[in-house]
Amino acid sequence: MPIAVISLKNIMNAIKIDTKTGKLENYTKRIVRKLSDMKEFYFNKSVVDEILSKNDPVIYEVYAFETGDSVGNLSFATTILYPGKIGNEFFMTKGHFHEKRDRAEIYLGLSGSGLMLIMDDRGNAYHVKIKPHSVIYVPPNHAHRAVNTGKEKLIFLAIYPSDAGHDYGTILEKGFSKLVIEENNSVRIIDNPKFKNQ
Ligand code: M6P
Ligand code: ZN
Repeated sequence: MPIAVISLKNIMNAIKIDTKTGKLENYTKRIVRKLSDMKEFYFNKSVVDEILSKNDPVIYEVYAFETGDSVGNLSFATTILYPGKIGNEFFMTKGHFHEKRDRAEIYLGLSGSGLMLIMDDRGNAYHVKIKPHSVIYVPPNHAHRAVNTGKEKLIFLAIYPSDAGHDYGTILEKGFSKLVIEENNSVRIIDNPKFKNQ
């Protein structure tokens, strides 16, 4: 029987989010992802190496309130995704399928602007804009990745079943079927020539 990592007492008061900084009060886990933590996820490896030879930028931070992995519980997290590009590819999260594939997720935009790539296990993908007050539904069996296409920090809240789990391995192996790049000062979503469909 899984044991919840927090007691009910900790969630009997509303938990505040600072929508300017994205910081979640009483978080149970904080993740800071730098370029060196996710260098295989970007398309242009030589640009990644060139940047890393000079510095190691923070791409995003996550403040999560996790309630253990018992069935029926929900966890939630804010993500602060910084603005920037690796070559012409916008800063993005690693992206993942859920380990338990049939678990869905909800995102709520809080600040900044960007988009979510949503992809099934055969590589069929679509995107949805993330902006303040918009709610995005990620269906079961779909990988999801957030991309900051704006000039400000992109901040959003995600709510997901506590037992969903993160499968990054499949994304590492196959990639996302779409890349989000800047071309002639506009945002373009193009096919990823390195995507492996098998
Ligand atoms: C959201 C949620 C988290 C996730 C985070 C960063 O806050 O989906 O579960 O960890 O985004 O995304 P990733 O795990 O793909 O790096
Ligand atoms: Zn998820």
